[in-house]
Amino acid sequence: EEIAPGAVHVPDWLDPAQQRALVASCRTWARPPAGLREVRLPGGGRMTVRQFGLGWHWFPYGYARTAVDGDGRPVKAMPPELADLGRRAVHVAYGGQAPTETYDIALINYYDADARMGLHKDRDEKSAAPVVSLSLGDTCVFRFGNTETRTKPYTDVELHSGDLFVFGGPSRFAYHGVPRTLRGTAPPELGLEGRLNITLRVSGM
Ligand code: MD3
Ligand code: FE
Repeated sequence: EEIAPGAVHVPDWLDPAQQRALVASCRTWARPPAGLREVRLPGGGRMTVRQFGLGWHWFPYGYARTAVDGDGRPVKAMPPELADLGRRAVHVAYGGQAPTETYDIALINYYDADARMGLHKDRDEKSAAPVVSLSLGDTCVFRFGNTETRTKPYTDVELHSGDLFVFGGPSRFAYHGVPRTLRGTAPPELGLEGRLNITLRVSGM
């Protein structure tokens, strides 16, 4: 399950009840103020993925405490249970090694069946702490690249509802993206159309 140094995939980490609870929480957090929004890029394009933050708000390209490119309102606080989930995720993925920094940001991405995320690096955080990713709903194809180029070589991995992925060490600044999601593959009892991805991060700010 280590697909590259520091990149650890733990399939089926969240049980169905935990997945349902996270989906229910996301529905609440996604409401205004500073709720789920479309992300507009500086070049005029729009991301097909919709997003909101807890603790901090990401905008292209930086972090703020208010939804500066949305409704301008203060972002909701990082829930302590998500900070704790981040700590436990790193502990599990890295075999007993607990992180020293506190997980103080959650970014929640929503993918409808047509949404994609192009290959990019996450470099707006001021900490090199591992990024924790939790997948809910539809399966996606996750593309994990290299640190040098936006092109091959890369590895494609399917991420299913309940999967954990931790990206630290040499994998923290690798290119990655989501070329597609697989429509209608969410566990029916989750009651979610599309895919949610929760990333837990350390801001270093
Ligand atoms: C590898 N999200 O929000 S999560 C993102 O599924 C993002 O929504 C994707 O890329 C998603 O920035 C992928 C997996 C992920 C997240 C952060 C990483 C992989 C990463 C940071 C460094 C390396
Ligand atoms: Fe990313």
